[in-house]
Amino acid sequence: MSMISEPPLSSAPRRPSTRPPVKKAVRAITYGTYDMFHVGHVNLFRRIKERCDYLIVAVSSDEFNAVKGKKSMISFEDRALLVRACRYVDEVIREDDWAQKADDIEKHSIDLFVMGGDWEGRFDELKSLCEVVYLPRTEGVSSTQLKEIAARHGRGKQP
Ligand code: C2G
Repeated sequence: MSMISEPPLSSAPRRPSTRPPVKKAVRAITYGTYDMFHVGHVNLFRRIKERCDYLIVAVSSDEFNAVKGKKSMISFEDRALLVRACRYVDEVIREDDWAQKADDIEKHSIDLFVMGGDWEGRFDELKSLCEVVYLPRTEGVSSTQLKEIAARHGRGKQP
């Protein structure tokens, strides 16, 4: 078997690489019920995607919503489908309890945790794990408001 000879180590100074430094992909995560999926949710995802390369959205299960004292009109499966169909969203995971966030951040190598302004300061403890940002809500639209309109509409009254 012929021995492969190593080329001699060159003493010439190495030319600095011309390749642009590889930018690490920024991974973000956010949490919510996303019932009656609306423009407020889409605006939030769009603004998060302006700050990251990969967006994971944790959608609250129907069981967890009961813990939150919420009853959503749309099932978990359909809410997860709607969120995943949004072009700003890369991945959907399930939210089953309040305490899973720190594990999710580790497990999914998250750099950026984002929530709407109505949660301002509520998840600051996560700042030891990643960047935490609260973005202003979209005014004038909410799942609760849409449910009320739907209910009124259902009762045949004009919206
Ligand atoms: N949101 C918004 N603008 C609106 C309505 C909602 O930016 N007009 C944002 C909220 O601030 C939140 C997200 O959309 O960050 C999802 O809102 P909800 O579906 O109401 O979520 P919530 O039930 O508050 O669940 O562990 C956290 C919980 O899962 C949050």
